[in-house]
Amino acid sequence: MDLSLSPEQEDIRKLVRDFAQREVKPRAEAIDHRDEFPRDLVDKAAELGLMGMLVPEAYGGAGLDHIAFAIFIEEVARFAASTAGILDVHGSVGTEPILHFGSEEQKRRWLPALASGKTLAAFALTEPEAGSDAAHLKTTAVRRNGGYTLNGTKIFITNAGQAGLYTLMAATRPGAGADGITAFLIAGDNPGLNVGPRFKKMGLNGSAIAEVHLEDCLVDERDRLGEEGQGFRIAMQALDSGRIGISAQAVGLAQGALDDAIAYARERQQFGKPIGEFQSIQNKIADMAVKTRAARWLTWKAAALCDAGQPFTREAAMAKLFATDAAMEITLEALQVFGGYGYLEEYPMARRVRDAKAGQIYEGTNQVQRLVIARDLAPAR
Ligand code: COS
Repeated sequence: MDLSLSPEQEDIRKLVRDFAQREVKPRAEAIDHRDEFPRDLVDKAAELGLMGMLVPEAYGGAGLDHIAFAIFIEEVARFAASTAGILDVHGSVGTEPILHFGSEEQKRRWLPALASGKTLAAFALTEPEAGSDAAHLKTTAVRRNGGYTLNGTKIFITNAGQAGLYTLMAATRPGAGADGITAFLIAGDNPGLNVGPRFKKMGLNGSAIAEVHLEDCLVDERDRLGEEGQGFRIAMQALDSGRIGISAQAVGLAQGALDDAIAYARERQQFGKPIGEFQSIQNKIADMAVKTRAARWLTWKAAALCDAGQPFTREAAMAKLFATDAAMEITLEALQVFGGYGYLEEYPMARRVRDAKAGQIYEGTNQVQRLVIARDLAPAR
């Protein structure tokens, strides 16, 4: 299998690496410390045409593939995982369901605005009582003349309050499990959709994550995405691709931690020589490098299958599981290389550890990824 990048993917890497170095790196610490939503970085990404990477050119996007998207998310996450998360949710689970399941009218209405970055997207599946068991939603969508009335609460919604579009799942047949769920496209200014205060989190500062309340939220028939009862499968398919983005975010966290650890090991002197000349540090760096590369290749493999139109549910789960576990381990190890300095907030090591933890939890916990992998390998009869 050829793991080299195409000339187009190389060009994208150059572009996004430059964007991340020039724009994201200098802002990363302030975004974290002030828990500040990086609207300026979203706008700059939009200027470079990066908000619609996966959207076809006919709808105003760049028409690029999932490997290019993974490279984009990785490069941003090397410096600021929270900004990478915002861009990932927008471009992946926020936008892709319309690409795959939207009517022509829905595509024309939403995709150009999403691709230009004028509208930011969010994905609303999880509820206070329906996390891993995503088929048992309590939010209801009751039919009324010309549309639906939605009531319920969504939780842990990335880009909540910033998004102009929520791709949201609700039960049209409560109690019917996966078959009773329907997807809707809800505008951020719908008066029946209200966003709670941003959660104060352990990490991913800057990323707006909050509850979304639906109170007699009126949604037109034309804003239903796909058919009634198709919503769970739409959400699962979106998450398959979304997990490639989360893997890429984890690869970026790991690569950033590794880069800093190598630079520090070269420069920090103890016992009369750079600490990088001690085998205990060399072992750490070698292990970190191997795991980072393995995580990237798993991510690209899942992305390549997705781009080839082949099944990739298992590969995306494998990539997400491995990459996010690796990022947790690698960010901790890199912090250890920095010793006492790693523990200080003025260095990026502590932030990376705090940010890495989220990857093992969101877009399906790593326990759910194992379940997805095992079921795919040995389906129940
Ligand atoms: N793509 C398309 N369809 C899928 C699918 C996928 N990846 N995964 C499942 N489906 C389909 C199944 O084929 C099944 O349809 P059929 O009955 O027609 O075959 C239907 O959806 C129900 O699937 P399943 O029985 O596997 O559903 P479960 O309730 O057992 O749930 C898990 C499966 C646990 C994998 C799912 O609920 C899940 O991913 N949970 C985590 C949710 C998550 O990631 N949340 C984070 C949200 S972002 S903050």
